[in-house]
Amino acid sequence: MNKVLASLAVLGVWGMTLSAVQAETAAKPVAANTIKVYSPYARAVPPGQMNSAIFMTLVNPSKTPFSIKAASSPASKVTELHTTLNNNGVMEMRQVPKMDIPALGQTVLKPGSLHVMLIGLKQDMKVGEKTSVTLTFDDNSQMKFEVPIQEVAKPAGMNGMGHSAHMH
Ligand SMILES: [Cu+2]
Repeated sequence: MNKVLASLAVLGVWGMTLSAVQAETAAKPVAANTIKVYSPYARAVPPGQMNSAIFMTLVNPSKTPFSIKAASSPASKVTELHTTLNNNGVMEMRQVPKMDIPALGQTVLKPGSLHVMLIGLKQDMKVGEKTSVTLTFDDNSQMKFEVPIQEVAKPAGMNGMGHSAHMH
């Protein structure tokens, strides 16, 4: 029975946390002024390749959850939000409608996982050069920043990947 009481206590605390978050929505911060971007980089690809990808770490220091709903880049004709899934051992990329950046949390875009997909390259993706990306958040605020182009190893496989390992 103590377990049940303990569970109820946890739920009670959680409920209070939610109320506190809701109370703050009146003064909701602007995503583009709040989210921090660390170590953005784009994958260098040989000339003639059609596609590449951009990776980064997004940190949300606020108590407001945010998400990215779109990305654009002068590097490509089409820019999409993608994730990579393991479908019976085969790595498959899928477009996602948004990427969540949890309150007081972070979201890592990296090879074999979430990425900004550059489809139909319009510029050479050479090591040492730069491109840029504009992220649009769920509150419609936008953030544009430079992205250095780097050599990025392809993920060796899906071994040990698993998004669940990164859940908070
Ligand atoms: Cu992709």
